[in-house]
Amino acid sequence: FGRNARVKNKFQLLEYDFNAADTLKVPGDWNTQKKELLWYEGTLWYARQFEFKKPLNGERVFVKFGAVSLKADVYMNGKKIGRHVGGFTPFEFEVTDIVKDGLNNIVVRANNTREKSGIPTKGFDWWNYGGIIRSVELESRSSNYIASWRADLKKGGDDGVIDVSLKLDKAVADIPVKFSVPELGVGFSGKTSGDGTLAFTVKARELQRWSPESPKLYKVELSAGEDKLTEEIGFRTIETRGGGILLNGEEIFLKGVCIHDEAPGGGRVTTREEVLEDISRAKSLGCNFVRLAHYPHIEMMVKECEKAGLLVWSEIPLYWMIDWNNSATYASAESQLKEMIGRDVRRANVIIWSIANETVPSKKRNEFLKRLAQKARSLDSTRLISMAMEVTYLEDGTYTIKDELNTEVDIIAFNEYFGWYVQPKDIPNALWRIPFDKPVIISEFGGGAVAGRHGGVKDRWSEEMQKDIYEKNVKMFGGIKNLSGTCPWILNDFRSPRRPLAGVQDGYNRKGLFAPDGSEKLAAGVMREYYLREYFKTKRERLDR
Ligand code: GCB
Repeated sequence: FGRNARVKNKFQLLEYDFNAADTLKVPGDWNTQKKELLWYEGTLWYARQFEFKKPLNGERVFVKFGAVSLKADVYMNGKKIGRHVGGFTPFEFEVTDIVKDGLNNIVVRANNTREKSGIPTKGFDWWNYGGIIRSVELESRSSNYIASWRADLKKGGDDGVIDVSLKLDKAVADIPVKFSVPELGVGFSGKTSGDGTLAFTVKARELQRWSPESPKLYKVELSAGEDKLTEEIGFRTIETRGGGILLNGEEIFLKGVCIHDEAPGGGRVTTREEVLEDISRAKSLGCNFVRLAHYPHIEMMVKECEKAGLLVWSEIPLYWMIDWNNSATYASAESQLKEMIGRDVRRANVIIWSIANETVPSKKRNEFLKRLAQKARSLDSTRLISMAMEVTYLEDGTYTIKDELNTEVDIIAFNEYFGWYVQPKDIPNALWRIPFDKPVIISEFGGGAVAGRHGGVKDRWSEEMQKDIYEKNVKMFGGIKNLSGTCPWILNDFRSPRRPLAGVQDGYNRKGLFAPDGSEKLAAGVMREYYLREYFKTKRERLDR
């Protein structure tokens, strides 16, 4: 902290005394740990000493960060080891030749200054938490380790064919590879080719597919040379056909809810307890799907959702105004996309990569997002691509989606705030004409209410008004062709500096179905009833009702 820095005289450099400095918990944002840092935006230096014993068998050592918001410069034992831009995705640096036996030190400069050219940029509706928000780990690995791998159930047919591929860090041929799923009696042995990769298929006859009703995970073992790993993996397929989303070949309706990565009352999520609380709230609504808005959430959230049977929409913070002409901005979008996909590529529950939220179409924006969508598809062709688009009101009195990106996405998703920001005369009977033969998801709708505030349906901020908005929207949904999922905004009230209204917002966006203390608002009951209705299981049943 600045107050511990000593200024010898006005023209001398600041000399920072880490030993006298205040401390912060890692992982954790700084904003909720010290009162004076609640609004802080800028640089903060972290230092930590640690004892280490170097591996004797030639293993390499890496320092891994879950996420540092929004930028990090990392130093070890007096040397700079790297820089990372992007506040929500993991990164790592090799420190084999820098870390030593005995006492070491690591220094991190975290900076959460919002920038016009950043992803996200300057304006967004959530708290700009700064710091080392996720875990930091030292990891030792064999000298040629498995740098990336995946195992996906092949689409089409019901024959349990699993595609497996891996890439070693160094391009070395003839490294022996073994893969097995003991519970399925499936195994494979082979050797890497000259570029250090191997791709093969195995066939699992009795495979139980992962689904929300039965989130089955198998222990998978993989080794390549010295490197051995095991992981719990689920197998499922996800695809679209016409206006429907097919999970394991069967049409599914995504009963979703949007969630921010925020602990109750504020601060980034760091504990399993916080993760499980959100999951249990989502499950209590009858959800089988969550939209993890507006940036990649803590990895534990995705993994626990996988165990709990919740499908996931994951997105990068490409939000509102973006510096579309800036090549560094594009590079940051692409690297965040890569890191997001890289981290969760083996998670069966992740079915949608979303590349943007509410961005206004223009020539430059369209080019930028087309390129990004194509990049996403080239990085992962097994999942669906989407983005939250904007709604257009046509002169003939109908609502539609007009966005050139419709050709690039698998799912047309849009945010509509009927009854809150937008006031159609008759919401339940609003007419929608979306001219694409693709599934449609409502990625946001809703309105604000202060928990415990009661009144009539016209009293803004009352639970009754929020409930009325939900009732009217839910009635309207039946008339939207190809509707394959809904995501109310949002599970919990969350902190946002854009929400200052005293006595009402007090720094919180109040569109939550739950208040920070966990109490449920009336609108939650509307959503639960909508999701739990027996006849609502498939689209066919919905159309027949
Ligand atoms: C939106 C944004 C979301 C906001 C929400 C609101 O359209 O996507 O991030 O928080 O509206 O409450 O205005």
